[in-house]
Amino acid sequence: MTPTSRTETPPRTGVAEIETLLRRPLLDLVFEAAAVHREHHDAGAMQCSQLLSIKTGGCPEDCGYCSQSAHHSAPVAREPLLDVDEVVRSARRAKENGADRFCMGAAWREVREGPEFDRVCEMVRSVKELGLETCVTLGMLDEAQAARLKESGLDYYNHNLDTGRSHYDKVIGTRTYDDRLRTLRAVRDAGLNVCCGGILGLGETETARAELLAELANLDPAPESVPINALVKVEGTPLSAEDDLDWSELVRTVAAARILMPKAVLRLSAGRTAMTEEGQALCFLAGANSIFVGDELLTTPNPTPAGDAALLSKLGLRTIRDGG
Ligand code: SAM
Ligand code: DTB
Ligand code: SF4
Repeated sequence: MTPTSRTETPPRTGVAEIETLLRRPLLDLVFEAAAVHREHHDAGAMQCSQLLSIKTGGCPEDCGYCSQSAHHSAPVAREPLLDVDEVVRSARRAKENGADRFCMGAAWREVREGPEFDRVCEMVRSVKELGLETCVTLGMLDEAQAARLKESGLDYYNHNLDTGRSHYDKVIGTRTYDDRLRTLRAVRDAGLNVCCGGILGLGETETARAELLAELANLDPAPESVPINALVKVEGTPLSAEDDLDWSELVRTVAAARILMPKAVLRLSAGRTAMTEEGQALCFLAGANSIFVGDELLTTPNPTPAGDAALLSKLGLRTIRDGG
């Protein structure tokens, strides 16, 4: 190979190509994804994050799936930004519960400079001091704000693209796809790890799902962490009457994501309470290697710690904290 034939930019994967991938016979797709997974990761290890809603409800955005939007009537009580002490107590419990990363979520449209942002930086610093990895999701931000979070000890910033571009405005009207991409660029430029994924079951077509995977895989560099959420239907939200997502659709998407982003940690995120153990096991085989642990996500339930411990034990999976 001549030096000039080398390229630094990875080849872009097209939407049509990804649709073909998603349509492959399910077991062939899982088999290939499992091989890719085992080439790049320890397939016996599970990364475990615990979530805490540090500011709940009353969000000015209108995301059609979300219990915390002020535009909807979900039964979620508004809570102001928590105190640092309360967050630290919760992070300590998460660590005792086996989590290796603590993720703090705020129902904000965007970060604004001021005492509340100062407090979030303090939360990050204090959680990091406990020896946990740190992640926050605070809505849109700019590079200076991302840099301040980095200085405070932040490891990951979560900001999801949620769905494909063609489906986006059917789900969210108060911000654009390009707003999301701008924040992701600021996060990347500040040297933070990017946690970015989406939600399945929003009434999206298979093409929109392929578009989402193409956007994620073509981010340069690809995200380090990719959450695949299944919609948690919350009464009072516009998407609460969507059809149930078939388990096989979730498995296909996880498998395709693993093939397209071999090095990323793939997170089987919201929606596990509606899944069987067998369905989850197939997702793990297809390359999902991260879960949320703890009784609650942000405002909705998660499988119990005892149930998760039993599942991991049945499958012979170790958590990172157990030396995975
Ligand atoms: N407000 C910030 C934002 O939207 O970026 C951070 C918090 S928001 C709750 C974080 C992510 O949670 C959303 O981007 C979405 O992907 C996911 N999410 C929210 N509600 C969900 C639901 N009902 N089911 C599945 N995922 C959900
Ligand atoms: C992500 O992708 N999933 C998490 C986290 N990032 C912040 C949020 C899931 C929320 C599920 C609905 C709820 O509990 O309100
Ligand atoms: Fe607000 Fe985030 Fe919920 Fe959208 S997903 S309504 S931005 S909390």
